Amino acid sequence: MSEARTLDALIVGAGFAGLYMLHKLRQDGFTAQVVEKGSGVGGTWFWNRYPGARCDIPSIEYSYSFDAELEAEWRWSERYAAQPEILRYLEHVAERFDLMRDIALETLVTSARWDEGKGRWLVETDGGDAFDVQFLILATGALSEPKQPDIPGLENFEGQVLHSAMWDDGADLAGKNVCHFGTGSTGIQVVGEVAKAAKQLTVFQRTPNFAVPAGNHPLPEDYLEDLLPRYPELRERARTSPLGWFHGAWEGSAKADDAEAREERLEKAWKAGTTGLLQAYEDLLFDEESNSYAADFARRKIAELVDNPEKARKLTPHGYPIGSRRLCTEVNFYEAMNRDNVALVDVREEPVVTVTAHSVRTDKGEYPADVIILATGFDACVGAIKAIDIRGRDGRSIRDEWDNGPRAYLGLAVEGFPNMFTITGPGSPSVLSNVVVSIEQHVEWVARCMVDMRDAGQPVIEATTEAETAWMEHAHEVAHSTLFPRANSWYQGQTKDGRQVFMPYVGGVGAYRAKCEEIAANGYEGFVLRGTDEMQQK
Ligand code: NA7
Repeated sequence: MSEARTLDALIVGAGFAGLYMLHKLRQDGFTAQVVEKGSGVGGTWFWNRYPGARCDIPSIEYSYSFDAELEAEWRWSERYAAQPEILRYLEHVAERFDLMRDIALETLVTSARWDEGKGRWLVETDGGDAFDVQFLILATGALSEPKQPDIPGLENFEGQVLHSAMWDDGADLAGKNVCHFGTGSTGIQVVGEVAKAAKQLTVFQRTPNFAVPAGNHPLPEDYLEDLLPRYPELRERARTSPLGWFHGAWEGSAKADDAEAREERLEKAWKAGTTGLLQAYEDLLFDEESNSYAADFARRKIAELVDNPEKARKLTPHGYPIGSRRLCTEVNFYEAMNRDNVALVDVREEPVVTVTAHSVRTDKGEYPADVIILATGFDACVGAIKAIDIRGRDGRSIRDEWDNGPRAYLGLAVEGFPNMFTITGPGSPSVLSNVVVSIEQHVEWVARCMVDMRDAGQPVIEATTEAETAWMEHAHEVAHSTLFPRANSWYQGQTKDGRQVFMPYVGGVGAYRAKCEEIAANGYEGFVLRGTDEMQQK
C-alpha cells in the first residue's frame, strides 16, 4: 500500500453525481479526488451500453443546470437521448471543467475506515492507493450494482451471457438464438432492439410491467433558441416540483370526470410519453379508484398493440397499481412482441427448470440459446455502497448496519459514519425523480455543509440516531400515504428478517429541498457538529 494522499475529500464514482461533486468542491476551495471503477467517466451511462439504452426523461430536463454556458452550448439531437449521446455529454462535461486530472479510472475503492481520533477517513483501492481524507462522498449511483438473478443451472450455460449493465460492445446477436430474462425498464428497451437482430428471441418474463410509448423524436436544430429564454424558469420549476420535471400533474381527480372526458384526457397523456400518463390527474398515485382508470386504460392499449391474444394476456399487468412499480417507456417493445421470431414465456406459469449448455428448459419446453441476456436489475440504493467495506465509528460496518434495514438521514448521511455523505442514498427522492435534479441538490447541499463546517471550525459532522430514525419514519409514513408500497418493486429494501423498507423519499423533490434548506439554516438540525479528539486534547 502506497503512502496515503492527504485531501479534503474522496469522491467514489464519476457519473452525474461524482463529476458535479468534484467541480463544486473545487469551486469551493477544497481538494478532492474521484475514484472510478470504469475505464471512462459516465457512471450509469458508461456501463449501460446495451442495444436500445436510452433515457426515459427528456434530455433537456435530464441534464445539468448548474452552468448556463454549458446549457446554452450543448445540443441534444433527440427528445430522449440514447446512451452514446448522454455518455458524450458527460465526457464533454469532464473535459470542459478540466475534471479528468483529478479522476482515477479503473480503480475500485475496496475499503474505508474512520479514524475517530483524527476525524478522518483512510480509504484504500484495489490498485494499492490510499487516501487520508476528511470527507468520504459516495457518488456510487442508486442503480449500479447488478443483482445476480436466481436462474437455476445458469452456470451450465456454454454460450455467451450478457448482463445489460456489463454489455460486451463486440457482442453480435445476428442470426443467434437468444434467451432474455427481465422485463423492467431495461429489458423492455433491450427486447425492442435485439428482436430485430436475433434469429429467435425468447423473453422470460416474471412480472409484467406497464409501459407507455416514449414518443421520441429528433429535436429541431433551433430548439434551443426557443427554449433558452425559458430555461431558467423551467429549471426552477423542476427544482420545486414533486418529481423534478418541468411539468407537474394536471389538476383534478380521475373520479371527477365522466368516462368520455377521462378517456380523452388519458389518451392525451398517453401520447405525452413517460412524463405523461401518471400526470394525467393529480391523484393517480394516491387514490386506488383513480389509479384503476389509468391502469385499465393502459391494459386496453396493450390489447390494441399486441396482436397475439395469448402474448397480450401475459403482458398485461394485474395486482398492483400503475406507477407503483417504475413505469416503463417503450420504443418498439410491443412491436417486437408482434414478430414471429419472438416468443414470450411467463416464468410464473412455466417455470425454468434448468439452463443447460445450449438451452433454457422449462417445465413445458426447451428453448435453444446461443446467448443469454440478463436484464435482471440492481441491488438498488444500497448495493454499490455495501460493496465497499466501510467501517465507521467503533468499527461499525455499513453492510451489517444496512442488513438490518437501509437507513440514512435525508438520504445523505448515516449515523455511526461521520463525515460520510451518500449522494442518492436511501431516504432521498432521487430514484423517484428526475435524478439529475436530485443529484444537483444533493451535491450543492453537501458542498454548502462542508463550507459551513470549515467556516465554523468544526471538522466533524454526524447524523443523530433520533433524527435519522425520525426521517426514515417520516419517509415510511409519506410512502404509505401513496399507492407505491402496494407493489413488490426494487423501491423496497429488505432487512435480514424479511421486513420491507420503502427506500425512496416520496414527499417530492421540492418539499425535500425545502426541508434540507431548513435543516442547514437551523445549524444542521439533527446532526452533531464537533471538533476531533485531537483538537480537544490540544
Ligand atoms: P428492474 O426494473 O429491477 O427489472 C429487472 C427485471 O428482471 C424484472 O422484470 C424482474 O422481474 C426480472 N427478473 C429478475 N430475476 C428474474 C428471473 N429469475 N427470471 C425472470 N425475470 C427475472 O431493473 P431494470 O434494469 O430494468 O431497471 C432499473 C431501473 O433503471 C429502472 O427502473 C430505471 O429507473 C432505470 P420481477 O419484477 O422482479 O418479478
